[in-house]
Amino acid sequence: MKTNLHHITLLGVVAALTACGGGSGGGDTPPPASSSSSSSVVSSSSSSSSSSVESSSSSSSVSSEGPIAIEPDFDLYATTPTDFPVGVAVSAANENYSIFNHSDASARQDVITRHFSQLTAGNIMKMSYLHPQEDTFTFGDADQLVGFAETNGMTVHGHALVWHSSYQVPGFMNNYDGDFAAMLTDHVTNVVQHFETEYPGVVTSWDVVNEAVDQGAGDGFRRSVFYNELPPATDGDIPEYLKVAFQAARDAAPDVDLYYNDYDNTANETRLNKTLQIAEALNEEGTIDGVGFQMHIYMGYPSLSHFENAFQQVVDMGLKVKLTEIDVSVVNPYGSNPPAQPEYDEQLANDQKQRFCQVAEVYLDTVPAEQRGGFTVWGLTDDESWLMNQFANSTGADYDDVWPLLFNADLSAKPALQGVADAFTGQGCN
Ligand code: 9MR
Repeated sequence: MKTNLHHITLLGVVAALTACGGGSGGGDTPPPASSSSSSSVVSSSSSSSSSSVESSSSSSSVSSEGPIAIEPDFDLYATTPTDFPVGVAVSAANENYSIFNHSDASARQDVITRHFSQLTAGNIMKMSYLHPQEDTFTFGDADQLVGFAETNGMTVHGHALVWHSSYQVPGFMNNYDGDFAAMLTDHVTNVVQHFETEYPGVVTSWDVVNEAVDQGAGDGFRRSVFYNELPPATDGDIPEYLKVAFQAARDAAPDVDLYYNDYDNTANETRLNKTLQIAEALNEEGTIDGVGFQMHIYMGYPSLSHFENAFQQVVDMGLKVKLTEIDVSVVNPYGSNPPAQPEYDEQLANDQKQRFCQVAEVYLDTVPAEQRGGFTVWGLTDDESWLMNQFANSTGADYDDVWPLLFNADLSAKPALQGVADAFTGQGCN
């Protein structure tokens, strides 16, 4: 595996290639309260000493002057004060932006292997991709991705063994005619064991269950097929399927870190408390190692104190905290009046740099080294983010871009990358 001490820089310069295709979309991250880019703290527009902000004309996706880019003199994962994973979600197989098939695949791989030490599959390790029929497992695409990680000294965070999202639940699990708990155990066991056997030590953690909370449901737990088949055994308990899935994963891979992962669980107290209830119940059984906070956030919301409070409560349980799906949209379209498309100028790029820095800083300040599960961004380049489709589908707001990630469409690094490195190296956020 990569470590901070043993790293050889693979690339000095990123290639400027034109990315194409639309964002992926779907998903159901909910609306927090309103905020917009203009609410963030105004900061200097100058870049930090170790990077230079410059313009280029290689992209047409941002301002008329081209993307606001830096030339990092660091490899992001190697800047961490302790050796926790720094991850990125990637597309693979024949998906849009696949790191294997896209027109810029080789340059994309170079940026990824340079700056990150861990991969999450954005989609291709979800349930229906790996286990489409009861007696059929399809590991080919995932094997290509996990093998790529292994070859490049990276680890993989498995995502996700159990997720309600309807079209990703294998058809055979709906209206299942048999012992549902045994079937679920079999699913988890087979998937986890496959990677344990084929790629020992590479898949170091799993989201065992994703998004079990629904504050609109009576007891706060989502009415999925899993809930309906294996509900809480007694009033006030967590649904049985969570216990079954975590136990199966623990038995299949005792050394792999097991996470419960959810969204909107920092500022939203109801959702945070449900997340904590799940973590506490599984912790009593000894089958959970940490809580994943997705962190699909905005420039001014949630506040840093919300993050601190949420992370601290998990730390106090003795569990790990992993930021699993970070993106920072520069607009928050939810609310009565979605903001207009802002111009992504140097001021906004610098505000976003500061925001990314502060998120990384509060993570380091709140979570002790031994409880840091990692820091993962949900996608590599702005143009591949799921958010544009999400916003268009759920609010009708049709933005050209919301610039949520660390790299521009042409694979050049954004000031935001510098912001994360500044936090990791203790330089403060400006
Ligand atoms: O980014 C993913 C997008 O490409 C998919 O269409 C979508 C539905 O499968 O899932 C997105 O990823 C989600 C993740 O798996 C769980 N948390 C929310 C993410 C964004 O929706």
